[in-house]
Amino acid sequence: MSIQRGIVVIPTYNEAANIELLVDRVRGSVPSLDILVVDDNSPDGTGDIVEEIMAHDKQIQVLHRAEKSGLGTAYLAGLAWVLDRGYDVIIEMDADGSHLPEQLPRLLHAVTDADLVLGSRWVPGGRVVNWPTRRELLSRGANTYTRLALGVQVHDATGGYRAFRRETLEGIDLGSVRSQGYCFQIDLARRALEQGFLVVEVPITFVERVHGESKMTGSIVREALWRVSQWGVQHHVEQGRRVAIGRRTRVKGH
Ligand SMILES: Nc1nc2c(ncn2[C@@H]2O[C@H](COP(=O)(O)OP(=O)(O)O)[C@@H](O)[C@H]2O)c(=O)[nH]1
Ligand SMILES: [Mg+2]
Repeated sequence: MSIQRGIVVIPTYNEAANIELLVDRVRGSVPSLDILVVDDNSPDGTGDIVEEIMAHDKQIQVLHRAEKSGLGTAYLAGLAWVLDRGYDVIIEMDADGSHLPEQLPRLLHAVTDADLVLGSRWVPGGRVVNWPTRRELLSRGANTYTRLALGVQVHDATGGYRAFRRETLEGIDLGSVRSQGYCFQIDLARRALEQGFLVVEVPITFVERVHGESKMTGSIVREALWRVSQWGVQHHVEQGRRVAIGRRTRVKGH
């Protein structure tokens, strides 16, 4: 499958020191890609900077939201916007330079034969640079817990550097997504797997931000833990039901 129209969706909150360089690097790496920034009325003026860039680059757009309302809901708003406008490949990327625009061709290449491509830090060839040990432990722990609780085989379900085919986003019922924070990423990966979409991981190099601050908080971690646990219980109940039905069918067949 070839790519006709691709767009990078970038959520921002207080990324004034990063956004201009990042947009330049994306445009330099794959000039055909459009960019949508979803800004939550950043007090540092990130949204205004994007408006200035838009004045001389028609491939950049911005969606302004009234206030900081979480990564998950920012993406839901951004994805609805891009699906409405007919894009056929949609890429998620952080604004802080942690996801290298120079690796976009790798994701785009992989998504020609997959429904969802996850940029992965935790497969051979994947790397993290300058990440504090506690963040690495949190990410590895969250991914191990996700694999065990949900029975999924992916190694980096929490990452935010991904490429979706339009059909994948249309097939996972975005309207029923309730994840507000970073567990949004796990939510979308598990939905894609549940629907039988082909999910492929490609190694990426994740570089810790140099400017600005992380928006990760304790409540974001708690939401993720709570939701993954709930999805895990659902998953095991459904699996149990399937086994029970299988048994009944076998008994009947005797
Ligand atoms: N629009 C929006 N963007 C957010 C929000 N929280 C985080 N982001 C953006 O999501 C991306 C990842 O956030 P970051 O703080 O770098 O997370 P970390 O890499 O896990 O420490 C960055 O581009 C942030 O600006 C939010 O509530 N709203
Ligand atoms: Mg970051």
